[in-house]
Amino acid sequence: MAEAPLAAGIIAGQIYDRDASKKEEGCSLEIDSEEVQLPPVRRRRPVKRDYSIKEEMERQRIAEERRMQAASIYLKLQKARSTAIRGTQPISISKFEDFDFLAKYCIFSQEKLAEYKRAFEAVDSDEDGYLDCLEVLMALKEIVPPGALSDAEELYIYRILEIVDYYVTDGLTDLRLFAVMASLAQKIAALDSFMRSLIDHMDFKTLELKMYKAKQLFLCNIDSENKISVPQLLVELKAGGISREHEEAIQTELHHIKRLDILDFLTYLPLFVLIHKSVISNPLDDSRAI
Ligand SMILES: [Ca+2]
Repeated sequence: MAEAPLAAGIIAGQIYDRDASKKEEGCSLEIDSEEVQLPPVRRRRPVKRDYSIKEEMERQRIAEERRMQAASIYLKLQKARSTAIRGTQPISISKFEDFDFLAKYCIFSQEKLAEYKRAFEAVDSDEDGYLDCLEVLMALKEIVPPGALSDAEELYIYRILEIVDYYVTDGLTDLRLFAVMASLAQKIAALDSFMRSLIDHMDFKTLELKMYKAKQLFLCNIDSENKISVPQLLVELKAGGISREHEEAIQTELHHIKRLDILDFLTYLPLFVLIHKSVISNPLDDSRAI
């Protein structure tokens, strides 16, 4: 699976920034310890202190901003959760293996898993291998830089997983479930503006109605490696009566992906839902366009 270049760029950028800030920290510590040993160099001290205080204040400001953003998303999720109709009791601990659909179809490379593990462990302060909902939201901010996703796009990540009955608000989340969300976050951050506008305006009521069909569309078309090729997807969608314009739109959007795994499929689901909606609403119109 070709990794999206934009996500890679963002991540690379983030690593760069982190390294740079580490270097600065290291640098200021060295100078401080020198100052302890050599007290006469007094006139430089206030300058250095101001600098590190400013840095520390900036770090605290960013951390506080992230906490506020996470709390705001958390409230929105809880609101959506309280209005959702569910037959089962809330789950206290969510383990990847308990979600057959994800466990069977989500496969991560060792590199990606190591990257997600670092973000996970940075937030798992009690080191029990689980994160609560707010911690998940905070850890995700280690994966994609602040501002890389709109609130609607971030909410999409959590809400799309309701397709497999996983609710991030319900309790504790393990590393592999976090990896699912982290991977979706990176894929969405790498989408073009058209796909992102679809996600930003996704109506979850419509999506809920299509969840079953979406699951079937995936399951009925996967190959032996549990992926769907773009030509196979087009065959299936054409059988449903999509127009030439829609076919071209899909080819354009998916030109960099040869085969979609489950996470690609969930990332592009709003496109398939849009096309399906359009086919239903204009069944006789040959000139329909996205
Ligand atoms: Ca924990």
